[in-house]
Amino acid sequence: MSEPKVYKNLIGGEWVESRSGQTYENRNPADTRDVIGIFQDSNADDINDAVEAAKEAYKHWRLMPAPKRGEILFRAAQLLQERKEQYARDMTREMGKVLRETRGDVQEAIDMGFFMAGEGRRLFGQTTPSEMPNKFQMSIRQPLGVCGLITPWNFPMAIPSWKIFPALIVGNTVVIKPAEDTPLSTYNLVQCLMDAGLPPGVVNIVTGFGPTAGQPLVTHPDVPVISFTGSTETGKIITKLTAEQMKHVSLEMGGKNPMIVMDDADLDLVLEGVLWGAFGTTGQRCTATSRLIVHKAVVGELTERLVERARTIRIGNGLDEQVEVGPVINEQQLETVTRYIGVGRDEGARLLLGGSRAEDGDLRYGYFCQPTIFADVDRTMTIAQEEIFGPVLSIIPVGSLEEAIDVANDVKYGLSSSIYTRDVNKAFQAMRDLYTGIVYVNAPTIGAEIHLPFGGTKATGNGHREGGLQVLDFYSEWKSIYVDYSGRLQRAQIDNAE
Ligand code: UN1
Repeated sequence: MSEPKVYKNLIGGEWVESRSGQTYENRNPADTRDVIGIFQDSNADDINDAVEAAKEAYKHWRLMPAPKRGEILFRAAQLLQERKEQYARDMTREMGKVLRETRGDVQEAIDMGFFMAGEGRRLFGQTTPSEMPNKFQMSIRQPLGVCGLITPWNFPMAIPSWKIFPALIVGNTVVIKPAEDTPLSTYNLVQCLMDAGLPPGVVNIVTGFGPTAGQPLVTHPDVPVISFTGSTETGKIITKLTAEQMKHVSLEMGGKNPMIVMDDADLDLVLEGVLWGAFGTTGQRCTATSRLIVHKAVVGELTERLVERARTIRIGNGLDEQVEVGPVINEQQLETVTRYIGVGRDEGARLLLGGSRAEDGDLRYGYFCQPTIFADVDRTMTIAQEEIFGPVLSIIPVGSLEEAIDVANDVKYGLSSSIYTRDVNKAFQAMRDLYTGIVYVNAPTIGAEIHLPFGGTKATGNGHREGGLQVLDFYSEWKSIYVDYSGRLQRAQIDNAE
């Protein structure tokens, strides 16, 4: 095997080594003999340099007309399209999910690029009549400055694109610290922006770990905006770290997403949906279906069919087109998932399928976990309450729609939910009463499109949304402008009320 490539930080348009002098290896979770590359183990000095470069670049970037910024984003999205297959392969190697899904991940970045490129010619504000004569008023969006972005490994290109593209179109500059497990996909995304003509310093990449590289970014006084996707635990730390400086913080965190199946549902459709929702991406989506809340009248039949089908799922290296489910991301995650499976057993849930690591043949070189299904899960059990982030599904029987919705809402998270029913009245009741940021009808809990708001309620988020036009509200501030052309002092609320 050839020597692995060394990737450097991108600061002010230059590729530079970390001032720490340290690097780390990025390995393939499906086969740890495969080294993807050597990446910089960066520290606060690197963050300082990157923020300095981003501040400098901001002076010019914020003044470039937004349609011009949009043209660069548009070209970047076109380059992503051209390079989609290569980038999907890189992503499967570094992250593990199967090619069909990594192609989807790159596609999500392409979609976001085109969407935000178009916003370069909109970024609409309002004009509205004044209560005074000869006075004009409007509101415009203004950028905030340097945005610090911290992104997860499960959507290693899509999620950086959800943050970078809207930040840029409004006129901000960026320092991104990608997840240590998946930096290459961020490099690939940013490479397209650079090849599309992005000026140096507008986007800077600093790789490394949370405490040493993430934290100095979060607390840097010249970074007024922090966007983070990851665990609720880390989100809370970021909230505390940024409170004193009152930064703008967007947090996108955990989920414990329920799929409700009513007794009138099309069970063939449910079966396909739950397999995709629970075991797609090896269950490692914030939106993954982790609770199957099923009406008692159909729970027996559905469970039997589900176990029978899930038993045949092919796990392995995602580069093999026949494989349906790849590995989990790393050893620690494998330990977390198996620990939860143990807790499920101890608390009395009935293990119907899976339950342990898969290590036949070459699988032993990777972090594979068997698709796992628990039946007779009680709503209060740990596996029904906590986010596992792995291929583990809990089946919870219920007696009515009201009970199903009550169980669905009875967790600390509120990202995504779904209901399968052929009864339009039940569907509308669920759409109204499921307290999540996203609701699906007759589809699983995964598969959000980029032009609708993405985010969740309760411990999933802190009120912001990514995607949609709503994301622009996070990366900009409104400025209301009043222009008085009457040539005299006009006092609002006073002169016109007399
Ligand atoms: C995530 O799970 O972190 O809606 C993001 C979906 C994808 C994005 C998921 N488009 O499932």
